[in-house]
Amino acid sequence: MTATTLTKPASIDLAGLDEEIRRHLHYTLGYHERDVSPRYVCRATALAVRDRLVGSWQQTRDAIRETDQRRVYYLSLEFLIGRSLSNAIQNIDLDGPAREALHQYGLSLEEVAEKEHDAGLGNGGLGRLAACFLDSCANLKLPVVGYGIRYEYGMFHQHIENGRQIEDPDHWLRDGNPWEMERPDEAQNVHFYGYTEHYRDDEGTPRCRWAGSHDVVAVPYDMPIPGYRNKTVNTLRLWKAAATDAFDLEEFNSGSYPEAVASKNMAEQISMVLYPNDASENGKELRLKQQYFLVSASLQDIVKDWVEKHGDDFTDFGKKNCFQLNDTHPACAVAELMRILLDQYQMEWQQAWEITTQCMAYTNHTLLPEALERWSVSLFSRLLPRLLDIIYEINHRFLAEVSKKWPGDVARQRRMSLVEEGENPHIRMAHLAIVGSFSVNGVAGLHTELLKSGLFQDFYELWPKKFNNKTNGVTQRRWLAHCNPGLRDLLNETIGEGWQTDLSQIERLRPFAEDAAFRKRWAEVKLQNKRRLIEYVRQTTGIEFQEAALFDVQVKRIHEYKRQLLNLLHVLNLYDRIQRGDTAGMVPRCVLIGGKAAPGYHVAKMIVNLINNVASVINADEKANDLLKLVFLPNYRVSAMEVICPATELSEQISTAGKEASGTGNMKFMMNGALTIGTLDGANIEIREQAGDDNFFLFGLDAAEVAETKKAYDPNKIIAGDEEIQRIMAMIEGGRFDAGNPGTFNILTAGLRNPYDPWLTIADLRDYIDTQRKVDAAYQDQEGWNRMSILNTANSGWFSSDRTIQQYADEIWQAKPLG
Ligand code: B1H
Repeated sequence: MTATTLTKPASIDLAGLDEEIRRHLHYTLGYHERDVSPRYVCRATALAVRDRLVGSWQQTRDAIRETDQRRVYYLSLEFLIGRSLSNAIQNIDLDGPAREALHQYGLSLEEVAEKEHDAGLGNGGLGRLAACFLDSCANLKLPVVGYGIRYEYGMFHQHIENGRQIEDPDHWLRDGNPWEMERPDEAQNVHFYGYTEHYRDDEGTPRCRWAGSHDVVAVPYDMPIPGYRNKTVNTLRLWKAAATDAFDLEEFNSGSYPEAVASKNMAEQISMVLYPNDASENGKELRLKQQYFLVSASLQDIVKDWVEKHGDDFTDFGKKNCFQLNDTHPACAVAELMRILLDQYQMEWQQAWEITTQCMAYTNHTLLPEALERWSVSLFSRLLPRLLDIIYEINHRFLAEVSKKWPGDVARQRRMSLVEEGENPHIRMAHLAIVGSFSVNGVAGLHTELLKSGLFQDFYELWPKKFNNKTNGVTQRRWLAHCNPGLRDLLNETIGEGWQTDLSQIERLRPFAEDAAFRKRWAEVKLQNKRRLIEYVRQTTGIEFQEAALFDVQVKRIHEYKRQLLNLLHVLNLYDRIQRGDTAGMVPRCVLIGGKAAPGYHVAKMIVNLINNVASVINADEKANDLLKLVFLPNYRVSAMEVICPATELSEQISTAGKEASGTGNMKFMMNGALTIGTLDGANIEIREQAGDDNFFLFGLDAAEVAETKKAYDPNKIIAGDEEIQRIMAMIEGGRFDAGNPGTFNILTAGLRNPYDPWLTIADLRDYIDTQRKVDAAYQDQEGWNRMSILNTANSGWFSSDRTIQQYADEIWQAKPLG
């Protein structure tokens, strides 16, 4: 195709958004105007908005294709995008026209926008981080492409029945996805199973190839990622699995048509569903298939592009490309790039390895041992035989390097090996990622220090320069400007609009903390946001929150280390005090807890159950309700957080120190003016540094004290020595929340009382309760509280993902913005 033979299509009339919406309703979707529902108007609006992205999208794609600068690929099994319509409208500055157009249907933009299904292609922080990063890359005009999987079913929907979590499938594509563009002409073939074949090439050199494989087709679907008013539209490319025609044909010809169709299903299963195990691995074959499917399709796509431009000259490949691995989930990329270079382009090992280690970079997101990925060698050799050969060779050469540096240190070799030996040997994916990458980063200061001194200490001693920190961030465009329009307008009026693309400017807000008139306006915005949340809570749970109460919120995945139980124990302490009449100094509170438990994580599901049962008892007790309400908010997700974080006054960040790698919800709350009650864990430490010690409620053991306490921990002694804590335990253990099934929560209370409880909940409880009393005292002084609230927002500049991405670009990627 030459450009000269093509003329551009007559450009659609972009003047009248209302006309374009009408056209899509009528011609694209086939609806008559008189029977349109908000859902169809939503789709038509999305299509009309997408049309306006297409031109810049193509230009950005061309610019990336033509640039001589380094390109970056963000490989991730998760992209937790949420909704896209309002975000796109905001970013291309269409708010006014969109509102006007929708007004003609008697609809507000908000009513239409909330009809969009969340794209829930992620579990929690790790997936949402990927989405914030793409937004920031587009904002900074960086040549970055996201690569992921187009799961047919995203994160499950959660509802509560008799206090317990029930999961429902999330068929988010059922009404179609107006944002995606299918690109069947760019499909790739991915190998599975088969064996390694040794042969000699024409020159007689011994070579290897992957033979006898069962192939699956990867079909790309592209989603636009619009930058903020900068004509940049980047791409998120998601792969869908399909059967190969060849595979079908074999069976078809042998007369077994149904079997041929069945094999199609086997292939399509690969992209069917997101695994819902946040921070815990489960070793399922299908999951490894997903990982390799993403990695192989993406690398082939990128290499094909390279070869089209450079032929098989890979000299500069490593300099001009960079792969950021979002945790170890795509760590197969190290071996897959080696395979492509060795087997397909006949490269020598040494050169292939230099290229590979020049372009791979790995981000670690967790220290939890149960989340570290290991794949059994027997599964690996069956599913990805050629990759396993390559991993063994990488390991062989790597261990030679280790023994050169530490001769005779067999224990160290065993610790560092990519293969965990034993009866049932496993591949350690983190070791593969570290050995194959030029950069290894943690996601908050403390987390990176703990990686260097603990989990990856041996590797740090070998390659200290590989290790670096990139403290997480969130995009202020979604997590402040879009979700908190009241505050956005107040900020724009007070300090200008520059903060939307440069959050460091938000520090200009600091002096206004001392301005009583401004504090009043600040409080009014918060009140409006609280009313919005009150409505949301009423609609989803039937419970009435009071606007005068302190809104105390903990929303995140349910996990023992995040200690939702600690929060609940405090709520029980408040309830107990109310019943005893010990309410001096107590501030009315509405406590909101939300989050999903992994379906196979029994203890987490029990925690959800207990929270719900306690909520039922408290909310039914009218005598308590002026002072205390507790809600478990079902189906916590991105779009729920957009209503929750602007209304939150107290942000609960109470994980056991050393366990939460970073946290990102903590940053969203801070930006929106919540005060944090938290431990010295993850990014909380940096939040406190930025906010100032006086504007943060610190409690609990730090990471060093956690390690020390574990040596001689006696929770039963603490309980016995503290009357209030004793009473809290007695409430649960006495069966008040059992709903007629004695012993239901024994597993939880036994955990709290266990001297080996890794989460040390009882160790931190007294300090937590006392610190919550300080929160109450601070809230009594509303002027003081609002002052602290303003200072939290004013000091949140560091937590923009624009800052994080600028650091990735400068310090890891060496990537420059497109001209
Ligand atoms: C985080 C995960 C994670 N860390 C395994 N690890 C998964 C691990 O499906 N899996 O197998 C899914 C997710 N997620 C989170 O990453 C950390 O817990 C947070 O502290 C951190 O803020 C976030 C982003 O860095």
